[in-house]
Amino acid sequence: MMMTLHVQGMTCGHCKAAVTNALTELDGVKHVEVHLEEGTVDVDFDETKVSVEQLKKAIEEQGYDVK
Ligand code: 9UX
Repeated sequence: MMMTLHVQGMTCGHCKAAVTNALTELDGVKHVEVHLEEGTVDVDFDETKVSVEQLKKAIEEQGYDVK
């Protein structure tokens, strides 16, 4: 399924890479698209393999707040 998460604090390309990599590493995550201008992260994932809570946790571990 596709989901858009609102993430606070991502401002540069390194933020984008950190969030993208952290999510892509999770089993079940198929595609990640970070939009810095909007402060959003689109995630395409298999909900039978990974939960939204796990996605949020992975982003928070990189130092960003998820709304
Ligand atoms: Mo760029 Mo993001 O210097 O926390 S890595 S702003």
